[in-house]
Amino acid sequence: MDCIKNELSIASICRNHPILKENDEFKIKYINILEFFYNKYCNNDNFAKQNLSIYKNIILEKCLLKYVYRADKVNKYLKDSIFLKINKKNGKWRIFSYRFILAIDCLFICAFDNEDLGKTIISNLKLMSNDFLGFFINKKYDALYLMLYKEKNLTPNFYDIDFLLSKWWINKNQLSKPIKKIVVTANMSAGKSTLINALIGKKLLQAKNEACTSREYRIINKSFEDDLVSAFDKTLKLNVSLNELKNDEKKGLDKIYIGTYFNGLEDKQRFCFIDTPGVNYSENNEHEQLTKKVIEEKDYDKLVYVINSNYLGTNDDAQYLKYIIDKVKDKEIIIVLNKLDNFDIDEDNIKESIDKVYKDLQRYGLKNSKVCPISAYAGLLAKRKIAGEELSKIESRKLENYIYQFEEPEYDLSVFYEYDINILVKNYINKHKNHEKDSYLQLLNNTGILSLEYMLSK
Ligand SMILES: Nc1nc2c(ncn2[C@@H]2O[C@H](COP(=O)(O)OP(=O)(O)O)[C@@H](O)[C@H]2O)c(=O)[nH]1
Ligand SMILES: [Mg+2]
Repeated sequence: MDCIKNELSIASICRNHPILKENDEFKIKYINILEFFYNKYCNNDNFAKQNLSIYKNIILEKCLLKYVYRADKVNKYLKDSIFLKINKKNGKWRIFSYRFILAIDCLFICAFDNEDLGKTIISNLKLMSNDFLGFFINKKYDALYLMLYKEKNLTPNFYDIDFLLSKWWINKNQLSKPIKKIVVTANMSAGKSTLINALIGKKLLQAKNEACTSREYRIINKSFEDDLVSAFDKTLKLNVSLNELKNDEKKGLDKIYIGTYFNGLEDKQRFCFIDTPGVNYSENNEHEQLTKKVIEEKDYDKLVYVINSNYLGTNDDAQYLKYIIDKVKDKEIIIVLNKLDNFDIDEDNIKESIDKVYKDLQRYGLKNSKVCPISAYAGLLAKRKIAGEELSKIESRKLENYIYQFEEPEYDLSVFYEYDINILVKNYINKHKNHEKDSYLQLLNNTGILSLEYMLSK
C-alpha cells in the first residue's frame, strides 16, 4: 500500500507549465513526444498512463480534440522543440530550447520514482536530440539527471527549468516525509466528516445530518495544490471529480484512498486522515462492523473521538467511548468537543462543559487525554475563504455571522489549549497575516481548528 500512498501524494507539475504559452500546433507536437516515451517505456504502467492523460487535458486544453498521435513524426517533432524557438532575453536574441523542460516532463511521467528508468530515458533523449551542440549538450543532460535523482545542486546555466525543477523537488521531499495516520471516529452526525474537511481545508467529504459515509476513507496530503483529486480503490485514478467520489460510495467498496492538497499547516510530515461511518447502536449494523474493524486493526497513530457538544453525556457516547478506551490502550486518544458555535453562551458555559467531559472520561478510565473544543464547520468556512474559494451565498452569510459571533471572548476556543500550542498558532497567524484575510484568520484561530492541528502534528 505504501507505493499507492506515494503515488497519491505526488502533485501534478503541469499546471502553469511554460509550454502553455505556445500555440496549439506546438503543444500537440510536444505531447506527441511525451506519448512516444510513455509508449516506449511504460505502456502498462497505470500511474504513467494517468499522468500522461493529465498532461493532455491540461496542456492541450481546447485543442485536445485536434490531437493525433504520430509515432512516425516524433523525431521531427523533437527537433522542432529543440530549435524552433527564438526568444528575446535581456535584450539579446537567443535560441530557446524546450529540451530540458521536455526531459523533466518525460521523466516525471515515466520515471519519477524509478531512477534506473530515468537514466535510460536520459540516454535515449541524448541520442534523439544529437545535434551540432553534441558533447556540450550531453553533459547538460548528465547534469540534469544528477539534479533530479541525486539532489545535486548544479544549476549549470539551464534556461527556464527552475519552475519544473522546484515542483519536482517539492514532490520528492513530500515522499520522504513520514505519514502520520489519524483515525476520526464518533457516533453518527457528531461532525467527523466536517472535521476532516476542516483539517484539510476543503469540502471533500460529504457532510450531512444522516449517516452517509458508508465506507472507510483514507485521505492523504499532496505536496502542493494542483487542483486535482486522486483516488485509489481497485485502481489508481489521478483525476477524479467529487461527484465520482459520491457515486463510488454507492458501489459498496469498503475502502478508498484519496490524495489532495491540504490547506493546513506546512509540516514536516504527511497526514492521513481516516473517516469511518458513524457507529450507531440501533441502526446500521454494517457501518458499525466496518468502523470497529478499522478501530481494532489499529493501522493508525492517533485516534480522534468527536463528541457533539449539543448532546453531552448521551448513552451512545458513553457506550462507544468505553469501547474505544477498552480497545485502544496503546495509542494517543484525543477528544474533540464539536459544534460549540451552537452554544448559547447566555445559558451554557463552555468551560463547564469541557470539565464535564473530563469528569466522564475519568470515570471511564481515560486519564491523560486532552479535550479539544472546536467548531469544525466555522473552521472549514474560514479556511475555504482564506484559500480563495468561492462560497455559496448561504455559506458566505454563515461565515459573516461566525465572524461576529466568534469575536465575543466567550467563543474564543483557542484559550482552552496549552501555552505551547498557543504560541505555535500565534506564529502561524502572524506569518499569514494579510489585510484582507485578517478577520477570517482570527475566526480560524478562535474555532480551535488550528490549535487542534498543532496537537495532531505533535
Ligand atoms: N453548527 C455546526 N454544525 C456542524 C459542525 N460540524 C458538523 N456540523 C453539521 O453536523 C451535521 C453532521 O456532520 P457530519 O460531518 O456529516 O457528521 P458525521 O456523521 O460525524 O460525519 C452536518 O449537517 C454538519 O454540517 C459544527 O462545528 N457546527
Ligand atoms: Mg460522515
